[in-house]
Amino acid sequence: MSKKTALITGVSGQDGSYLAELLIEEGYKVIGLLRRQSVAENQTTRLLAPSLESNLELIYSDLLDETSIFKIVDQYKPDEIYNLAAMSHVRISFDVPSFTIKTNSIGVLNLLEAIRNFSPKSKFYQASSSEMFGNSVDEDGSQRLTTPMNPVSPYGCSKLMAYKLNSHYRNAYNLHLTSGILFNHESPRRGSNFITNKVVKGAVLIKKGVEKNLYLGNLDSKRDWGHSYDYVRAIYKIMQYKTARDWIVATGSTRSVRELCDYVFNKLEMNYEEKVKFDPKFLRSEELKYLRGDPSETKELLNWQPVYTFESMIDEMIDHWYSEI
Ligand code: G4F
Repeated sequence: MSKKTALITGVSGQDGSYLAELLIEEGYKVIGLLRRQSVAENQTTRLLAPSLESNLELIYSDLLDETSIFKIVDQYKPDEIYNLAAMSHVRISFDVPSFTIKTNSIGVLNLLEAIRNFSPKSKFYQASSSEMFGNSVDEDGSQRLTTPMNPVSPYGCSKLMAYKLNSHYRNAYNLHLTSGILFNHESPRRGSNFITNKVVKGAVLIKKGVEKNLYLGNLDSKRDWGHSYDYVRAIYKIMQYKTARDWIVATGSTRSVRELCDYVFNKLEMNYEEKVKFDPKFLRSEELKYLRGDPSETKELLNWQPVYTFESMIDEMIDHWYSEI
């Protein structure tokens, strides 16, 4: 039997790299889409697993270049298409709102149109985000598929538009279009301007005497943090599920940025209160204060169980930066 083909947009990112490794383990041929960067070496720093060498084909593209997207989808007619590409930084989306909306909403429209016109049998996964909920929370303190969505950032608005387009195209054209609402997910491969890796890297730099302090914004917001390794396994199961639908991927527990700092600095035998300083430039114009997803249905129907805890994930990130710096 010939190998199944999967197309991953955003393959060079945290989730894209873990997913490429998983799909190759599962016997797929993987096509990865890359955006051109001026420092070519930076494009593939997360794609170093030996298994990727012969099974991953990299192609330059961009979600906003519909000619290239249409051509690639038409040429490969992939069995599965995973859209993980995005302008993914919430605070930066306030600086580049137009680019964020174009990439994260119109870019998804381009993919949906490519599938509808050139490869209607392809299954599709859209990376949706808990940022779409904004500050809506159910009475029991969780967010789920039925929780109202009132985003509080250009990023959240862009993801909500894509989420709605995806379900609209699913119903209107009878396509296999899935979506995972993923809560925050981290790993040593996380960009170091997201809070977990920023705190871990910053604390290790202080421990090693390279820096004196770490500058952060709001310490009181709360997030539901899981591991990208576990979350790409949920994404794969979402794609294999018999029907196309939306899913919540979360751990079900929440912690504040302050608790994150406390855990990391304690591990390194320091007191975060002495080292963490406030810098208003890391605040957002409107803040999403609290996230805690309800993963119960996803765990049951997909038989999905994360292997990492918050502590084992952060410990892995600390070990990574300790050996790196
Ligand atoms: O790590 P963050 O930047 O992640 P955020 O904004 O929650 O977004 C992430 O999760 C979303 C899922 O809900 C994804 F869709 C999105 O792509 C991204 O992966 O910030 C987490 C929290 C925020 O409340 C922020 O205000 O940390 C707070 N924070 C405080 N000081 C900071 C800082 N965040 C960053 N990045 N840098 C700071 O200095």
